[in-house]
Order: sequence, then structure tokens, then C-alpha cells
Amino acid sequence: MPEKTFVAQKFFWAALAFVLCCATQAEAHFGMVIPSSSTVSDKKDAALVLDIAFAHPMEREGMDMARPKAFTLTHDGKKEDLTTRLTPADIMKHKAWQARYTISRPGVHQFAVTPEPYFEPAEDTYIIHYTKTVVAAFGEEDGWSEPVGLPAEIVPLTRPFGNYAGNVFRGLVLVNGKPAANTDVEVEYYNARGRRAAPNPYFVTQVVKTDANGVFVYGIPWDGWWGFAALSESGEKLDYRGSPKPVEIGAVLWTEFAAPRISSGK
Ligand SMILES: [Cu+2]
Repeated sequence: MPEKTFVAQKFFWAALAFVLCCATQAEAHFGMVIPSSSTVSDKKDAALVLDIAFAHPMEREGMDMARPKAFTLTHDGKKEDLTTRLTPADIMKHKAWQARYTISRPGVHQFAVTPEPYFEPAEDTYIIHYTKTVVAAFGEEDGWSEPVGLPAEIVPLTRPFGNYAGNVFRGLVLVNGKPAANTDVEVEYYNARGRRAAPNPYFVTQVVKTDANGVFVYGIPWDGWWGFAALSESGEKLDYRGSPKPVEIGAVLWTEFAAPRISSGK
């Protein structure tokens, strides 16, 4: 009899540990905006499709995302509202969004998403990830380090397109326009086709910190789309069913790193 109780207890703790482990494992949320192409040199790539989601990109776990508050394009210092172009989509088996935009002008196109606050019960907090990506077109590349003016934003210090896997990426984190020192930046690979596996949960999300000037550095280990989410706490509270909850603010940037191609040398 006591032995049976012992076994039952052991099973209970194992089950509890499993539940807790999975709960913590699914912590790193990322706002996502992934264009069909990060650079456009040919008219055939100019009709962009942009996938917009809120998810766990390395684990390929989606979450339902409410219709974003705003979706904008900044080009040549001018901001254009593309919010009405958002259409519902299914990404990682969850409610997400998609937008189409055909690039007709050369230069740097910065697409940015402002989501509705998302309440995360597991963390008892709201999450708002201001999320952007940069697409360069038709040979021009000026202005890629211009902020678009989001409340929280990563300003790239490495040109955010035309990069190889293995490059080092640097970014400046701005919160309300000021450098955010000593801030965690979570980094994840968008494991869209499930090609990569983490040896254990510690490897799912990579973490670096900004320095005293709000600058972070990360070396990209393999090719694909990589997301950087600089996290800070907004001083404000938002109401959730009658009680005030803290708000996590994320400045998120998605950028693509390509595998170098082998040429025949001819
Ligand atoms: Cu989640």
C-alpha cells in the first residue's frame, strides 16, 4: 500500500513538473511581420505578401491575434496607412493576418504593425509588440536606419537586408524615442518548415542585453528569418476584467539572413 502511494505521488510530481515546464517553455512571444521577400530587384518579386501573426516562432506555435490597430508603410520619410489591406489568415493554425502590397518605387520600405494589447494569462500581463520589417527595392537602400516613430522600436545598426547567415547583427533599442539600456532582447528563428530543433527548452529563445547606450549585438548562426524582441515594462496598467494588469512592451524587428550561394566560378 505505501508503495502504491509513493508511485502515485511520484507520478503526480512528474506530471506537475511537465506542466510547469511547458508553461515556461512557451514564454517567448513574438509579434511577427514576414514579407514574401526582403529584397526586391526583379518585378516578379514586387508583389509582396506580408504575414502578420503573434506566435512562438521557433516552436511554430501560433496564438490567435486580434485585428491589428494599425499597419503602416514608411517610405522616403512618408507614412502610409495600410490597415484596411489586412485580411484574415491562418498562420501556425491560428487566427492571423495578411496584407498585399506591390512595390513600385525604389528604396527602403518599412512595414510596421501596432497590435491590440494581448492578455497573457500565464504571465498575468498584457503584451504589446510593435513589430516591423524592412524591404529594400530596385537598387536603392538609403534610410534603413531611420526610426519610423513607434513607441518602442529597434533601429538597425546593421543594414537589415542583404545579409548572410553568420553575420553579426546590431540594433539600437528605443523606447519612447530614448535608448533603452540594459534591456533584454529575445531572439528567435522563424522555424516555418520545422527544419530546426532545439536540444532542450533553453535553446528555443536566445537572449542578449542592450548595453548602456541601448545597443545589442547578435551573431546569426544559420539562414532564414530572425526576430529580435526588445522587452520593457510600460509604466501603465490596463484593465483586465476589472483588475489592473501590467503591460509588456516589445520592440520587434524581423530580418532575413541568406545562406551564401556556391558559384561554379565560371
Ligand atoms: Cu503564448
